[in-house]
Amino acid sequence: MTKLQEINFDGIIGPSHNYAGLSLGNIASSTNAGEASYPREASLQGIAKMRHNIDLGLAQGFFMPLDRPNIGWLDTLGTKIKEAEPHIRAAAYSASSMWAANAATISPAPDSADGKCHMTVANLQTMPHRSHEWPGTLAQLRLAFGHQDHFAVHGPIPSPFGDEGAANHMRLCRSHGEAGVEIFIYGKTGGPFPARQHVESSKEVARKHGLQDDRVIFAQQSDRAIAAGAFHNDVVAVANEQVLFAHEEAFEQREEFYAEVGRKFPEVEIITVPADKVSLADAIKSYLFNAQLVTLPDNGGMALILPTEAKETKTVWSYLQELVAGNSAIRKLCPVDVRQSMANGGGPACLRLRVVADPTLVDQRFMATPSKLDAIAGVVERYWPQTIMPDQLTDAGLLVEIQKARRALLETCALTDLDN
Ligand code: SUG
Repeated sequence: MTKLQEINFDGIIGPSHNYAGLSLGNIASSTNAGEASYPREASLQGIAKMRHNIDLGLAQGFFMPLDRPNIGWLDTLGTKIKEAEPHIRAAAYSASSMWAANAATISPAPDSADGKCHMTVANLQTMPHRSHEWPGTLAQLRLAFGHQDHFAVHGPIPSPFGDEGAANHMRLCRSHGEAGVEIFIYGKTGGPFPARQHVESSKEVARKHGLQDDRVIFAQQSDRAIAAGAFHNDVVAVANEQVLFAHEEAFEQREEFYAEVGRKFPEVEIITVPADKVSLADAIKSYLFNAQLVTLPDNGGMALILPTEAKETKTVWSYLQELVAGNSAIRKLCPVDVRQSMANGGGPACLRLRVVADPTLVDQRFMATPSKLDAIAGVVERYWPQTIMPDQLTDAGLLVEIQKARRALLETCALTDLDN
């Protein structure tokens, strides 16, 4: 008998973390382009978030940073790190795999026809710097979830359909281990910014995962939200068990969508944040919805693991105070400092991939414990660069330092086979 549980796998923030302004439509990425980054501090912030969640009693795992700069990818483009055009060089260096919510889409075992947990690695094809993540991510998923009686790991959706993984996917269920209704949110092209999730991809993922039609919903993200900087659905909505927590302007046809949710999952508790209390701009600036909405053990209700920016945004914090004082399922607010990631548009929820599975079936090297996190933090403190300016990416010394740092981490976690 397997014991299903939600496990959050965080992407460890890699040693090449920098601000290159690579993501059109992601306001933080554009605003901070060219700033100095602090990879060591960034990574320690991510580790502190994992520690915090373990302390709450939640199951925690992690993924290794990918090998950057991606020399093989530059090779396929017929160039080398020194000669590459600056934006291509920056794309090769990007530490963007830290945002594990974009690693894959996950359908837990109770939802699928064959009773396996299905995962499809995201192709991330819209943004050049993210388009070369999937082979490294796929290798990691195949290793972590290699138990083929329980997991089915699928390759990427083929071009030209964009797929950005779990950031555009929500699941409603009575409890994580029971069958749920899966919601796929897609965008339509035509606005000022790219719509990264295409409906064709969402449908293909649902088919490959063996989901039943009456337990799947496809809904369009509002054009307005994308134009305001919500480049993924998880910037304006989040779900956990029976709760859907969303901004009033998150979805294109809100009433129709809510009606379908109510039909397919009558137990749903929808919490809509009205635009006259929290504007779309404040929601996006504060990353209110990029919180991890989690169920606390021992009937502790639900908690929102929020970025500290949510506390600093007046409208957002007063809304949240009201929310937890009321009688919704959300009882606790936990601000965490992930500012280095936030400055590239990645909040607490972006940094993690939720997998409902029996933790004992996962390759234990990917499961976090306090002492393992201490060891990882030790490697980060010793090897991660303290700071990187984007114009330093031509520096051969930095390249060697970054490669050495990642290698030290793989060795500490006994995961050197990832590079074989
Ligand atoms: O894809 N930022 C990421 C942020 C991803 C956030 N993930 C979720 N919402 N789930 C992106 O836009 C910026 C990189 C740079 O500009 O250097 C970046 O890739």
